[in-house]
Amino acid sequence: MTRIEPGDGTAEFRFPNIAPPSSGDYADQAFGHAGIRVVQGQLKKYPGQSAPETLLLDGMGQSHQDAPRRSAFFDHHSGGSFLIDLGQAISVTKVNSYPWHQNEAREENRRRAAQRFTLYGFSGDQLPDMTLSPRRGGWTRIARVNTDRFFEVDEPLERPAQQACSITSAHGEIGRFRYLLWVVKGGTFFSEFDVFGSP
Ligand SMILES: [Ca+2]
Repeated sequence: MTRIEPGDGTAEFRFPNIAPPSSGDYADQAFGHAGIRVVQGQLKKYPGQSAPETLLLDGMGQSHQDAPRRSAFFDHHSGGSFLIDLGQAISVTKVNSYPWHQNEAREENRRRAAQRFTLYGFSGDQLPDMTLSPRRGGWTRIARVNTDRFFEVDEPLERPAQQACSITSAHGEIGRFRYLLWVVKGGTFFSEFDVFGSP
């Protein structure tokens, strides 16, 4: 089940039901269980500005609405993929993601708040051949997310600038996975990925 909600547009990241970015999830850097890296595409790096992908596990959202230094984002045209290694196969119960973007001068420019990604999981210890498509590599497709479609965004101002996506299962466990793969389209300003579960 995928729940998508708009936030209150503050650094508190308040949503109707979904919790704010967490430092208590299994993948958070606070515990040292998990690592994250880019396995396809490249994160955008303006001169003097970049946010490494490790920021996605630091337990915090962005401090303000247009914060590229506090966001991990791919080039809008190329997209890319994030890989989380949980260190061992665990029972994954919830996967949350949090983008925030609204240009300071142009209120309608919030295109980097939209989330378009497919999430995959893999339970084995040996990572599949990453040159293969996820399907051929044996990945399990968990969810497909397109928040613009969900919010029925026809005009830019209809897109919530701050969003949360929360993926869960009606059965409690999404599955047992060691690796999670986000195949991202577009240049979303992601601030945090939270992965909840237990060994
Ligand atoms: Ca976290």
